[in-house]
Amino acid sequence: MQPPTLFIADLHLTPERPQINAAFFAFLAGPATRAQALYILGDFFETWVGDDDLTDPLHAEVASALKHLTTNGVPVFLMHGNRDFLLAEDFCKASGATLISDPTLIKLHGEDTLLMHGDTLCSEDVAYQAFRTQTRDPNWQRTFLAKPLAERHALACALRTQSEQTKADKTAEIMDVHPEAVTQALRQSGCRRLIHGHTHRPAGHHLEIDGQRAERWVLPAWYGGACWLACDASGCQFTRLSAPV
Ligand code: LP5
Ligand code: MN
Repeated sequence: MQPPTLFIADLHLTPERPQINAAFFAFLAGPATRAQALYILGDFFETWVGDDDLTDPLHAEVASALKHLTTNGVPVFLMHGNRDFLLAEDFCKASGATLISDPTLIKLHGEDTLLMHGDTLCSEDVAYQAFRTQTRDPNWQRTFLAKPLAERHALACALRTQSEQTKADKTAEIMDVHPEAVTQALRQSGCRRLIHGHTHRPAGHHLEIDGQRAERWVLPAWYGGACWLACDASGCQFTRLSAPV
């Protein structure tokens, strides 16, 4: 049997949460070394304001730890999240990771599987979707990236505050995936397994779509400790580092 393929998301790495960073480095030095591949499905960093942010010591350390893994033969695939959609080529060079689009369809140990960050599935969150459209526009990104690094940090920080304030007025349902968006994504891709993050509501959901069984795996955030989804030919299961972090 081939080694498992591992999936993580929503680590929100920042110098302000050293325990999560330590858990990530332990994961990279342990379970990840025995993986077929590692997929990082977005919101890897708390915020990413441009690849010149590799001057941050934590960011450089993360890139170099990933480089060690990729150099030792474990491919790493990276998808943008809503916090780090500005990760780009320089980060990929420094880490050896390969950026993948959202959504991406892969053959996972023989089974077609759709990978997403998950934010696009929250279709009822109209304010967020408008914000997403604006900030994914290449012209908007060029203008933003032309600002000095310190100014971009300040804007990101202001935006985080605004985001927390607006979330306080949104219902839990609005901030979850919409079932119709899930059905549509699976129908369009023609596959029956979806793996995503973003909502921080870890679970393995069993669904029925057009008379066929389907699965939706939701990855956890790492605030409660290191946790990843390990998939092989026999299926997927959540796994944690043995020591709580
Ligand atoms: O991140 P999370 O899970 O807490 O909340 C998300 C949605 N919020 C966001 C915003 C991010 O948290 C902040 C990202 C900062 C890093 C980006 C760096 C580069 C861009 C810098 C831009 C100036 O994604 C939240 C969802 C929630 O998920 C659940 O799905 O609800 O959505 C929002 O809160 C968005 C608001 O509803 C709309 C915000 C409009 C802001 C318009 C002002 C834009 C310019 C502001 C400059 C200060
Ligand atoms: Mn997210």
